[in-house]
Amino acid sequence: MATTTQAAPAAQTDLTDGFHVLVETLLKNHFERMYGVIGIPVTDVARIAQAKGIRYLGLRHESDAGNAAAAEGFITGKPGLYLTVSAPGFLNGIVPLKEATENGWPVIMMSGSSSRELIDLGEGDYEGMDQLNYAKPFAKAAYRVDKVEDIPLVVARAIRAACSGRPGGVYIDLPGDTLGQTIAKDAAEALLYEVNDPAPAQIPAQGIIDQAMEVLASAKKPLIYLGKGAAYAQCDEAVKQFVESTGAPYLAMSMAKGLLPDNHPQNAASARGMTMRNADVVVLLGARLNWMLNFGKGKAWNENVRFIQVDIDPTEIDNSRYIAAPVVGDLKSTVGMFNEYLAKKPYKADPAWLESIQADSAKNNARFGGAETATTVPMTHYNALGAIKKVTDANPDVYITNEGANALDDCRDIIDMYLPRHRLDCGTWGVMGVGLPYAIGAAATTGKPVISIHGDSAFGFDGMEVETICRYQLPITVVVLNNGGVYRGDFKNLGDDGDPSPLTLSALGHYEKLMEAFGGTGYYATTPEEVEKYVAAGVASGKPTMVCVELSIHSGKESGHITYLNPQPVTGPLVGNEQEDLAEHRENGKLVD
Ligand code: ADP
Ligand code: TZD
Repeated sequence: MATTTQAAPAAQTDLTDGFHVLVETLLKNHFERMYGVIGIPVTDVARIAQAKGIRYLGLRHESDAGNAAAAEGFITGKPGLYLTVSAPGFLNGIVPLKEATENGWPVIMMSGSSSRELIDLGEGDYEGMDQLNYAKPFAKAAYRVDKVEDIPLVVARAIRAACSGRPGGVYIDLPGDTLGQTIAKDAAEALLYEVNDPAPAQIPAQGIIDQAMEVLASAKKPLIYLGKGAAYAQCDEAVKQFVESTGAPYLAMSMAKGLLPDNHPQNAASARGMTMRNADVVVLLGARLNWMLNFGKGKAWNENVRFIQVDIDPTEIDNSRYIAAPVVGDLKSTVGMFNEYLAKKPYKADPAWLESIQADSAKNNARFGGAETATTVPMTHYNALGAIKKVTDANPDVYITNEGANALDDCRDIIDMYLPRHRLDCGTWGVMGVGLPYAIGAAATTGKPVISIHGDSAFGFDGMEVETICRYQLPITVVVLNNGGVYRGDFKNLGDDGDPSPLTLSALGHYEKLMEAFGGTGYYATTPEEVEKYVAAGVASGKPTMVCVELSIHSGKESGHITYLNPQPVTGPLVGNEQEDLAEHRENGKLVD
């Protein structure tokens, strides 16, 4: 009998795959959370991430997952991370990617996608789409990774692109076959690395610092404008020192509120118009001269105003007007250099300028303050928010997320903030659908209580996330200010088909029942006392809570504070009868009972 010699079995190589390499890369770079909606081909990215200690938060819509991640990016200065499935999930995730880029917040979107050869030949794959190319115009940067070996590199590139310079949204295309590729475990481990200095300091030249401080020294009526870039830069003490050493009044954009506490004596918020119209030198710290600041020109500003602009992005300078002192650099370095300069050559604003602003503020507060403390019902935005203010004043470390039109503007004006990066709202784009996801991102990132304040229309964009809040038992108190419509609830149908007007929603709807449906606590408030009591109870409980607040259907202005941007037809305002009384309000409400 012939004998055969059998070869000894080759030593088994320990293999890993793209899923694991991706998760190990994320861990190496200290990602603690991932938000998302799972499905083919990324379900196992989420499962493996969770198994390895990255907290996975599953939301109900990709847009919400992206916004939750963006909130984390703004609060921490590190990119938030979210995961979507191919084509439809990808497209849902693109809106928050663009929003984050508009806001200048770092976020990384990872989306599963089809095999490249199927897409490139248009073979009609399941949820097949040329995602990389669709993502490009909406992202600060976009990459596809085709080889498992390149996964650590693509994550590194994404981190750098997301948080260096002006932060923004970065897209990573993850074809299913890359995730499924295998590689020897030890070879994969050797590829992992942590990104070194992803957001490098950008130090301006001393010459432009001197020039800027010379312009400031010539100011008779200086103003410091703090934008969300200054909040994002996390140089709170340096900003405070700069503002206080100059004695200049300051104004804070909505998401810079709390950088200095809103009750600071130099805060000119209550005399904003007068301060802007008179200031002769304005120092912009991380605030763009876009629509929110009337592009730095026109009647809102002194016609001889000169701007000192600090921004990390050189293309922001002279964006809408001439800038006398363009200081391109990161805020932390720049404000530090301003402070060093002023330590040697101090500048102090004429106290009479601040005193005139304080006098104007006192006059305005006396005029409007009453509306916030009024006990009248049905409530307006003012007294409902005045009641919430009592709770936020007693809990200064609470995070506020906020969306709507009047619900946004009035909340920003009425509710004082005491800590930096604690207010997140509709942002540069004025977009609805961010309130609950930002609340989820803030609560998951910090563990701190959040009050999420919505108009009833705004709530409709992200309301299903109430289930997410209950599922993860997040310390969020949701407030819906229900005036029965977009802007207000008394608009009429101008035709005769009997339908509600295009702006009408359900007055007297019981939104709080949504929270009860998933095990949270719901309250319905009809008086300011009830609003205060229920919101306070929600915050104290640290549990999912919702307060539905019944407002008058007449409360609110069309388009809120930006009515002026809304072209009006020649027929004039199309609002209903101002004289409608509570009885009719309740009558309307019966329609939704
Ligand atoms: P706001 O809406 O509060 O006015 P913007 O979003 O318009 O603020 O402006 C923020 C600006 O801050 C952006 O132009 C951005 O480039 C800039 N910025 C962001 N981070 C930094 C930083 N670390 N240093 C300097 N500028 C920054
Ligand atoms: N869709 C998206 C995504 N963003 C938007 N900004 C809008 C639509 C238009 N829009 C606004 O600009 S505010 C607003 C919409 C629909 C809602 C305002 O009504 P509200 O708040 O009930 O949320 P108030 O307090 O009644 O004004």
